[in-house]
Amino acid sequence: MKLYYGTPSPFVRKVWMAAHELNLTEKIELVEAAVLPGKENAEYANSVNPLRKIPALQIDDGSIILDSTVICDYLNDLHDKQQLIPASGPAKWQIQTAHATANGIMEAAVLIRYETFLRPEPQRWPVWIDEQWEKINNALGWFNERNNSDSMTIDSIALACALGYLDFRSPDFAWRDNFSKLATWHSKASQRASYLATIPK
Ligand SMILES: N[C@@H](CCC(=O)N[C@@H](CS)C(=O)NCC(=O)O)C(=O)O
Repeated sequence: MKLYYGTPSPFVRKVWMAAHELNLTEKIELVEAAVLPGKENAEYANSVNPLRKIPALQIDDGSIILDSTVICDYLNDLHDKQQLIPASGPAKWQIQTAHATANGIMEAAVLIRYETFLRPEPQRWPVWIDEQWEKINNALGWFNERNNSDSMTIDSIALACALGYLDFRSPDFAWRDNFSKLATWHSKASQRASYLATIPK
């Protein structure tokens, strides 16, 4: 399998961390893909992902799997015990809902990055940026009240990567001050070998 990646992406990190937890990294070749708003990459868009986003996974029959949520589902299914996502039952839907919420934090944080780093200053929209921060804060509050599992199911992996991305891109955003239960959870989760092996550079 080939994983199209870029190291700073929290979505890529989630997939790669999942691959570590499932002991699948040796079956996956990493292929760097240059994707950035405003930068053309027609070859990637035509042959891999029409949305021109990473991650994308090419499986052994040549077909492409998108997006990070579906890739994690696919990798989980390769594993006999389906350890990241339960096969059925209420726990599956709770885990996938928390997974989607953590994805939302990543999405808002990535959009803030594009808006502040890539977009020329006169064209920026501060109200919209504040709204993304509000979404992030609301979701962090939601997780802070939740009983987050120490075992690395996909919701925990996604949450760890979302928090790691906030630390990486927005080191001045002191989320630990307001969400102390989450801070305690993250300090433990960030000791996992899969977390340490996937720290963005
Ligand atoms: N829903 C997608 C989101 C992936 C995503 O937004 N990736 C970013 C990098 S972190 C990207 O490829 N951005 C390029 C672009 O938006 O043009 C997923 O879960 O895989």
